[in-house]
Amino acid sequence: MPDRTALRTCPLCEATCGLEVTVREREVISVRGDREDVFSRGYVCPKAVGVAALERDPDRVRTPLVRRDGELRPVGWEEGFAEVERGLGAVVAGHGRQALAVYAGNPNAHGIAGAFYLSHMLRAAGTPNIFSASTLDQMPKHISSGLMFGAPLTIPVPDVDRTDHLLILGANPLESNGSLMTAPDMRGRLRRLRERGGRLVVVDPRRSRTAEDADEHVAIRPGTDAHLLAAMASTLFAEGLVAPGRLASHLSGVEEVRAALAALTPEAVAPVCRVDAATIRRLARELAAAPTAAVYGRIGTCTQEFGTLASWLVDVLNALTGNLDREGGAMFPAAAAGARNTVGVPGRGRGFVTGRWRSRVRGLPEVLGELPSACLAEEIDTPGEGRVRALITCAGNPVLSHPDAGRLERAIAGLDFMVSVDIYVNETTRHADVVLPAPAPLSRSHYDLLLLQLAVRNIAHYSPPVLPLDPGTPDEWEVLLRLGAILGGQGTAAPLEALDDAVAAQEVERSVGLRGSRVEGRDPAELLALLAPRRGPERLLDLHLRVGPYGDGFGEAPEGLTLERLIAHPHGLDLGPLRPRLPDALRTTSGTVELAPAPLLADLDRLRGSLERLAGGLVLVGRRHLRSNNSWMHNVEVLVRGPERCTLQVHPDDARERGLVDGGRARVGSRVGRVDIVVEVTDAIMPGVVSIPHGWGHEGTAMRVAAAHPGVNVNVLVDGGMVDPLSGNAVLNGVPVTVEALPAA
Ligand SMILES: Nc1nc2c(c(=O)[nH]1)N[C@H]1C(S)=C(S)[C@@H](COP(=O)(O)OP(=O)(O)OC[C@H]3O[C@@H](n4cnc5c(=O)[nH]c(N)nc54)[C@H](O)[C@@H]3O)O[C@H]1N2
Ligand SMILES: Nc1nc2c(c(=O)[nH]1)N[C@H]1C(S)=C(S)[C@@H](COP(=O)(O)OP(=O)(O)OC[C@H]3O[C@@H](n4cnc5c(=O)[nH]c(N)nc54)[C@H](O)[C@@H]3O)O[C@H]1N2
Ligand code: SF4
Ligand SMILES: [Mo]
Repeated sequence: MPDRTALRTCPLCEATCGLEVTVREREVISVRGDREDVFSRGYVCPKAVGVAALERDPDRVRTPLVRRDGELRPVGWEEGFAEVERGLGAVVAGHGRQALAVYAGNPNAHGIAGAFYLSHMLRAAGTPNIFSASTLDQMPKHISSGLMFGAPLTIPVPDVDRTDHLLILGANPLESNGSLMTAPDMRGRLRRLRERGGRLVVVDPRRSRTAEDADEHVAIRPGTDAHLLAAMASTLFAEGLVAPGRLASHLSGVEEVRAALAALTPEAVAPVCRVDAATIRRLARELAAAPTAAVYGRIGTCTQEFGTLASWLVDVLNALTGNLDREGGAMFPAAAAGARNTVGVPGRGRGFVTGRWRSRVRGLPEVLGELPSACLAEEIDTPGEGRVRALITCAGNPVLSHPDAGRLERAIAGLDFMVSVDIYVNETTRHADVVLPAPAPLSRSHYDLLLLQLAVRNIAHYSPPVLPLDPGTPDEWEVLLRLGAILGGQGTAAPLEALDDAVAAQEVERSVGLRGSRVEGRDPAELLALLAPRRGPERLLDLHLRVGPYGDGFGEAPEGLTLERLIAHPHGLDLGPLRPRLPDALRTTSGTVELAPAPLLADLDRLRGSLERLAGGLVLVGRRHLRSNNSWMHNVEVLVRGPERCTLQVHPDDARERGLVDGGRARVGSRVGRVDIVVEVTDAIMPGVVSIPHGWGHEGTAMRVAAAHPGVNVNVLVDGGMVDPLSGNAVLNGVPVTVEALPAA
């Protein structure tokens, strides 16, 4: 057989780069960037080769594993599912559904299985104890966007290709490749921004790679972005720089915001932020003066004490300066499929609520149908009615990703029963009673249902599988469907076809029942017939493309988009630059952008209260590296080679004070734990702040390469007791720590 090339979107990070994969027989012999990809134009980062490495990795799980006599042993799929049914059934029979918990990790957002089938499985579980990586990540942005725009995924993204001024806070896209902003080749995009005379400003406690490449780096005390942004907004009001322009008629609450922020002057916040008042004022004036500008905040602004306030204030600044929803500003993508803000009645909706239930132990409110991940450990280890006794993890590694990881691992080890859907036996899944493998990326199809709702250009790309599944191996969506059937009481025998037909029928019914939908009132049977013979995620994707803004509306617009037409564009389909979408994109009850939602104004009391507590001492932040991907790409030799990455970065002044030397060792302690780690002295980090990346601390797993590069688990130090109250998001940055030198090993 001659070599063949196939095109495939990279599923590893949010950039969605197009890959060109060359295959000989069943062997992947090369992976490079697809030069004709409509979005990435040939760009890839070093992790792209990881897609091939995952395919080959001998440590990857390929058959179900079941615990027998204390050891995980390979079994057939039937036996694996039967064991799941037995184990979960026993817990539910003995203690009810509340004794179940599900944790869904990050890769669910990067694939077609998670996008279309996870929610069905979660519903079938019938438990309030749903957790996900979202409350370790972007939940504050969902809350602020839900409150302001009416839907949690209606998140403005910076129009990076056209803006004249980009203010980035708490993001490092040169390492992360962008987040809540789908944009391959951010390095190129930022370079072009500066080449066309634009200005790039980065606010970060570290001089990150992105800050290095910027016009200006503003060092900020961790956890104080909301203070800085509030003072910038109050400056705009004080200096008469508020100019919403065309937006004015779509905004409500401007005067309430003016009043609420009045006391938060640059002088008031400067000592907390450690940014001087003159700089804060200048940042506000520059933002107002730029012909177009966008403010963009990411993980550093979310995973902190004032995460929802900071996320809100980012968009308050975009709105007050007239940059929200304008070309070159912060804009709402119009995704081809699955976006709530493109279907139904435009411009108005039911609004957004949280707190429909509360966590058992700490009483934290539900957000988007889930509870804060920071609560998972206590829900397992706190005795009493309703205690969690069985856990299903799907594409997650909470032992490395959750706060208070030491406690969480002990809690997990004490569960009655645990099931993991994963590709590795890692720090978390090694505690499972049953591990169900997901196939490696190249043997599955791909569409970015979620990430394309956040793209800086409207595009769509679909990839069919590059390699066939191993015979007898279910795809991940089929595993989720089967788990849902087990949880829903239909057991292991119900035929998958029938289960899948039921899912499709439900989705079609929802679409025809939605007021203002393009297929409102149509006959579901007719639509299902038009979707045949597709099944699985492809059938659901075809449905969502066809009822979406570019779709054929099942015949209503015969030239419109269908999956078949998308497949005919293997390099992707360019649907054009972002266009203004207000008021249509809104789903608020008022039909306006609600600039002053009551819960946010109320939370400002907490912010004002924090002005008095001028914290001294060291605080800990995280960081990312281009060659790493959270916890799970460390078994790829080419990506972990080179100098130690899991180091404690510390400023020379702090190092001197504590007798720390570069390459030496230190003990870092916090309220909840301590770790011993290699020291890296660098003036890239501001005094008073230290940094350790997350995703490390590999031990006791079946991942041989990762075991040779263990690093330490930073989340042993992170205090699960600290959350942003409105979102329940964990506070992963700005954690108080102590550091002392250790004698050389
Ligand atoms: N201290 C600190 N902690 C953090 C962060 C931080 O910045 N600092 N960042 C947080 C953020 S933003 C996130 S998103 C979370 C991530 O937290 P998690 O989602 O819990 O962890 P990941 O490391 O992404 O682990 C992904 C898991 O999915 C598995 N996997 C990979 N591909 C697939 C697949 O296709 N199917 C299945 N079923 N499994 C797959 C991997 O083997 C791995 O076990 O970590 C959070 N934790
Ligand atoms: N290579 C690589 N790419 C990734 C990932 C990965 O692990 N590796 N993870 C993916 C995931 S799950 C996510 S969510 C995204 C995240 O994408 P980004 O948000 O770009 O994440 P980081 O690269 O961690 O950059 C966060 C920056 O915030 C700074 N920071 C910390 N605390 C604060 C603070 O209080 N205020 C301010 N202003 N800054 C602060 C840190 O110093 C750091 O430079 O990346 C994704 N892409
Ligand atoms: S930036 Fe790298 S990891 Fe992210 S999608 Fe592109 S090639 Fe994949
Ligand atoms: Mo994330």
